Amino acid sequence: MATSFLVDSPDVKYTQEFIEAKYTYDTVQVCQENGVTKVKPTSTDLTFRTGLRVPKLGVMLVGWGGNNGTTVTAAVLANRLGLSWMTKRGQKHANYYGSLLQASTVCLGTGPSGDVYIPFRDMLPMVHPNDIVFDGWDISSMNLADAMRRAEVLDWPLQEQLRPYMVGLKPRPSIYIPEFIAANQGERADNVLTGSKAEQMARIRHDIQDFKNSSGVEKVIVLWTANTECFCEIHPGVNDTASNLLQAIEAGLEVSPSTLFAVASILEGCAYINGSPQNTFVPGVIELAVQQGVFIAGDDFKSGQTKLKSVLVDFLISSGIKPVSIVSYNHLGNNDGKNLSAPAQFRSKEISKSNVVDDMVKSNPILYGPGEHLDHCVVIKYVPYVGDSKRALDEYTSEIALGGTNTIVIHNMCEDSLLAAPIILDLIILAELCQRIQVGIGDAKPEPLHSVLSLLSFLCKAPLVPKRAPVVNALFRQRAAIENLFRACVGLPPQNHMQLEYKTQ
Ligand code: NAI
Ligand code: DG6
Repeated sequence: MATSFLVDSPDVKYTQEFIEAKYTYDTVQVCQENGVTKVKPTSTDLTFRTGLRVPKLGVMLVGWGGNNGTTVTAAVLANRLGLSWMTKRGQKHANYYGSLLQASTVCLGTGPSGDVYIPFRDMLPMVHPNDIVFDGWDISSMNLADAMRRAEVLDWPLQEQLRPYMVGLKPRPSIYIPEFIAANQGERADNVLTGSKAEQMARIRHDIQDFKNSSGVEKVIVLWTANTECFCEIHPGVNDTASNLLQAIEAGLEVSPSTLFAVASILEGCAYINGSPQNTFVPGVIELAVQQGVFIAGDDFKSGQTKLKSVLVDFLISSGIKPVSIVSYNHLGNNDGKNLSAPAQFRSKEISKSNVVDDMVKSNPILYGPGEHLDHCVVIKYVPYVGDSKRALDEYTSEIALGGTNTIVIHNMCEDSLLAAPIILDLIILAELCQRIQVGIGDAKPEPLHSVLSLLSFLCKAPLVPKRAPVVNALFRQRAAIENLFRACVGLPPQNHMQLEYKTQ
């Protein structure tokens, strides 16, 4: 059986190729008429069709030799090989903790002995991370075994077991334009392409084709986990439309490496995910993705401090408490921290980390007047000694009843790349699954989802959404969006948590 459960409903049909579900999408429209707020419940009949065949998936990482790139590759190998290793705290076993899909559950419904939970990954047929084949690029030529050692993330006995499997993995040469990342990265750039921008982009397209042909994977997804770049300006005539961007690349005008990767990937029909904060997705890229019907998603993995912030501020504001100041310090000593010690790259991260509370503030006009913002300060310092074990110190100050003040202080210590690796896997697996989901209004032919995959917001600090779509940062709203869309795909109503069966006589 292709699915882990069967839905017993006249609205749900299973074939060899897909599950088709008739679904009623209930929303509420609000408008103002002659000073009166009118609220209209609206129902739309939809058909969801989800392909059941899970492809052999290849993933190409830009920045494969970095801390995240080596850690995610090692994590998949360690799980695939079922590795265990000794530490001073006893034996550890490979797992996928930190992955929404692999290590969290959803409530399917209620059974004779209460709620029935299943792994999130069993809601629909999905790629298993153990089956993903990796390849990628890096401006550093180091093989993945040595790069894993350079990263100083994994316990040594685990590295020793993984080394034979990683030493033969070598990143492909990449596009390096020094101005986009910190000058302190120059010393590791010994694996770089030459030629015009158009030639380098053609080489990336050729690499994608080569990987597909040589590895036998059926589908490729490209994910940027390379250094944070500076923001680039949006120039009319250069990167504002798809055709201007393609011409700008031909003419050798200013286009960032990450944008060149995004364009190459889109032209190869491969979904492209941006794990860093910079504005890779200039308007020209977004238009190109829509024209080509290719998925893009980003920006910036939401792993630690920001993830907690998107829960904590939601909790405060939705409880009627008014956060007025958030001060977030970070210090870390990995190569990401070194790159972020340069002002322009720090600025990209500062923007991404700072906008995360805006939607929650806007949602509560009782606490915040028009245009009112809270003080939000983000500091990042490079302290080499702490390596990948990032320290995040946060102070949240809120106004409470009758002039009172509530101050919450958080000190979080965590290996950054061990948080990011499972998020990378979730992003990839969700993006692949979304390529198999189609939706139609009524009996109209189901169509693919919008090219800008806002469904992946849960995993991103600065979610990219389609034009005019609201940005949602609150973590559990983001999670509910994924869960409820999956439920819709199998003809189940959204999880509403009303539990009326226990609340009525
Ligand atoms: P890292 O510095 O260890 O790895 C980045 C890799 O990219 C390096 O090996 C570098 O040589 C390579 N690189 C730089 N420019 C390149 C290019 N043009 N083409 C190919 N390779 C290139 O950094 P880490 O820790 O792996 O993080 C990667 C990115 O993910 C950073 O932008 C970071 O800000 C972002 N990120 C990391 C999170 C985490 O929790 N680890 C969370 C959110 C975002
Ligand atoms: C310092 O904050 C370095 C950054 O790269 C972060 O570690 C990374 O973006 C994770 O950020 P957060 O806010 O999700 O913990």
